[in-house]
Parts: sequence; C-alpha cells; structure tokens
Amino acid sequence: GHEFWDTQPVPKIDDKIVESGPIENKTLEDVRKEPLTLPPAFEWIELDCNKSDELKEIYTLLYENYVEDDDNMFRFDYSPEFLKWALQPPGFLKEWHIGVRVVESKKLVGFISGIPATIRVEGKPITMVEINFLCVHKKLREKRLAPVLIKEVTRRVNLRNIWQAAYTAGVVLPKPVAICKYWHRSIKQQKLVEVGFSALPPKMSMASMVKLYRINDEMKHPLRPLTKEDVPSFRALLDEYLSKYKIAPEFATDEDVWHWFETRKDVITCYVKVDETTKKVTDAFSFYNLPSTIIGNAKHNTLKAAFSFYNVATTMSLTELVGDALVAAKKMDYDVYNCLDVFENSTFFKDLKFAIGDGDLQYYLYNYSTPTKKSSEIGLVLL
Ligand code: MYA
Ligand code: JJ1
Repeated sequence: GHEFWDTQPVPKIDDKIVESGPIENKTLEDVRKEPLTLPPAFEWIELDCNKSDELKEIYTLLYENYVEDDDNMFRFDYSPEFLKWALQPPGFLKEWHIGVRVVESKKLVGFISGIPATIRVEGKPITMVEINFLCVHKKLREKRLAPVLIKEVTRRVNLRNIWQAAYTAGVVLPKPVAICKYWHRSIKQQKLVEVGFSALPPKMSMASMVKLYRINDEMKHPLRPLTKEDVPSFRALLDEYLSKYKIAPEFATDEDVWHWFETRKDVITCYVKVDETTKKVTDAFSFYNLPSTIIGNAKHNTLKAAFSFYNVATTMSLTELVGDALVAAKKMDYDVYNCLDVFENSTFFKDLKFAIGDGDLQYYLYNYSTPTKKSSEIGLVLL
C-alpha cells in the first residue's frame, strides 16, 4: 500500500483508464490558507535563485543528496547555472521554490520546486505545474518529509488556481502515464569502462571498442547555434512537430522558446539548420548538460553527460540529425550522450550504436487520468 499516494488524486496502479480528464474538481475555497505543519525543529523557506548564496544552497543539497543510479555509483550534479535556468523560465514563481531548513543550524535539508507550463494531453492544452528536484537530506530519509513537501507545493500551486501537474521519477508510484527507458551512446569508451559506466564486452579489446564507437570530427549538415532571429520560425516548427504527440509541452511565446533553447555554456546547446532562401528553421537538435559525480573512483570525479532534449528533422532523417548532435557532443568533450525512448528516438538507436541503460523513467500526471501511453507517444522532456 501507499499510505500517502492512496490519499492523492492519482489513478490506482491497476486502474484501467479509458477516458481523459481531471480526477477531482476543487475550488480556491477548498485550499488550506496556512502552510503545512512541519515538525518543530524545521521551518519553511522560499529560495531565491537570483541570490548566489541561496542558489548555492540548493546546489549543495542536490550535489550531496539527489538522484543516484541503482548501484549508487553515480549521482546527478546539476550546476548552479543549470538550476537557475531550470527554475526561472518566463512566469516562474519564487514561492514555488520551496525549502525546509533546520531552525537551529539553518541548514537546508529539503527542497521541491514547481515551474509553470502548458502541457497538451491528447491535443488539449492544460495549465500545469512541472514538479522537479524533490530532495530530502540522506540523514532525514524515511521520516515522511517528502509527502509534506509534496502537499505544500500542491497547496501553493492550487492557490494560483492550478490543479494539474506533470513530473517524472525513477521509481514506480501510482500511476505512470508512460514508462520510458534510458539509452546511452558511448563517446569516451576508455573512461566509461574505467568508471564502471560500461563494461568491456568479454571478447572485445579496448582498441576495437574505440574503433566501433568512432564519431566524425565534422557535422554532416550545416547546423549552427540558434539565434534570436530564428525563434519565430523555430517555434512554429517545434509547435507543429510536438502536436503529433499525446503528451507534449506547448511553447506559447517566443520568449519561452528563447529561454529553453538559447545556447548557454555548460547548460544547454541548440543547433539549427536554416533554409537559405526562406530563412526558416527546418531542423534542430538540442541537448542539456547534466554531469554526474562518480562516487568513490580514484581516477575520475565526474562523468560528463549530454542529455537529448528536443530534436526536429524535416530535410534529413532523425538519424542523421542526431548523428550530428553526437559530433557536437564529442567536440564539446562529453563522455556519453543519453537519450530516452520518447518521440521517434527508438528509430535511431541501432544505427547510431546506442545501448539500453539499466534505468527507467516513469512519467506522471497529477489529478488527470488518461489512458497509458507508449513511450513513443510522449513528446515531453523534463530536466
Ligand atoms: S523525482 C526525483 C526525486 N528525488 C530523488 O530521488 C532524490 C533522492 N531521494 C530523496 O531525496 C528521497 O528519497 C525522496 C523521498 C525525497 C525522493 N516522487 O519522506 P519519505 C513517496 C514522489 O518517508 P524519503 C522528482 O523530483 C513514497 O512512495 N513520491 O521518503 C519529481 C512514499 O509514499 P507512499 C515519492 O525517501 C517529484 C513517501 O514518498 C518519491 O525520505 C514529484 C515516503 O516519504 C518520488 N520521487 O523521501 C513529486 N519517492 O507511502 C510529486 C518516494 O504513498 C509531485 N516517494 O508510497 C506531485 C504533484 C504536486 C503538485 C500538484 C499541483 C496541482
Ligand atoms: O546511467 C544509467 N545507467 C548507466 C550506468 C549504470 C551503472 C550501474 N548501475 C548504464 N550503463 C550501461 C550502458 C552502456 C552505455 C555505453 C555503452 C555500453 C553500455 O546503464 C541510468 C539510466 O540508464 N541512470 C540512472 O539510473 C540514474 C537515474 C535515472 C532516473 C532519473 C530520475 C530523475 C527524476 C527527475 O524528475
């Protein structure tokens, strides 16, 4: 049983869902006006990502306590600049960047965040919050602090008259709308083997492995970084492309697109191909930078990973486009390129020599039931 999740407006694990819509309908009057009660040693705070010391506190909590792989060999290391980008899109609310401090020491021991987003579910745009970076300090685990953080963010979102959320997690909860797999493309073979990210196949030498995974030095197509001038046509391309998927974001303004796709060093990379005569964007790849701390390795401290974000191909195959993304990632010194089996991504895994990972990513909606989706019907990537 799920003591907490059983009380929430989410489908039960074995519900068979045939129609789409909200699970419950509430109004502002139903929403509690005071913050949830924390145990007396703790207090609620709002974190301001524009203050470098507060941003650094979030960074440090996550650096030491956030998501690890199943064997506790790697832990995500989201940089402060990345967190600022992820938490401050147009229309963000500081009141949704929620921390829990120890009253006496002022130490940050819990965090959860929300950002506003419009998500289309089977074509219908729904105003939602995207929840991410839920984290409880390792020393305070399994004390039911996570449900309090989740209820407090829910309350603050509800107070803004928003009743649905989207989130992803590596764990299975009631009830995934889709179960997706991570796939990985090796770039720096030797290092990946040395840190235990990949195993050298039994009958293979390092030299033949390096040869197998060789990547060109130059891109095959004339792609260059996205500029502000490209944004209106890129937004149109993206919007048209995303409308094919059963769950996908709506980038409502040029400002949104520029926020999410402007190249920011060590955060996000976005390259486009522009038609010479019409000046319209016809193709684009993007990936974000999410390194992991390598836990307890004498030789290497961090694994540099690029994560596939949004890719749209119209004048070349998706395989060729992502092939060029791999060229860019190699040039930028990444060790590995990671990708979910969302979108049409499964169509290029074999040709581009991806291998399946040992991690799943479950997609969830809060207070919205809709039939279970295949991973290829998902058009949403959360950070
Ligand atoms: S996913 C990333 C989550 N973070 C990590 O994995 C980092 C490392 N782990 C930790 O920091 C802790 O283990 C966490 C749990 C904080 C995850 N999502 O306090 P507890 C349920 C939702 O005793 P702890 C991301 O950020 C668990 O099933 N629920 O446990 C998206 C149990 O409930 P139940 C989770 O280990 C987050 C209860 O918590 C998760 O100390 C989306 C136990 O609580 C999880 N990842 O802390 C959040 N893990 O008894 C939901 C465990 O019922 C948002 N649990 O089984 C919902 C929408 C809200 C907004 C709505 C607005 C309309
Ligand atoms: O990165 C992941 N797995 C890797 C490393 C495994 C280390 C041992 N557990 C992996 N490697 C094998 C593939 C290899 C690739 C190169 C070529 C040869 C083969 O499988 C996994 C994903 O697969 N990552 C995680 O488990 C991290 C957590 C994922 C859940 C994220 C939840 C985020 C929530 C945000 O809201």
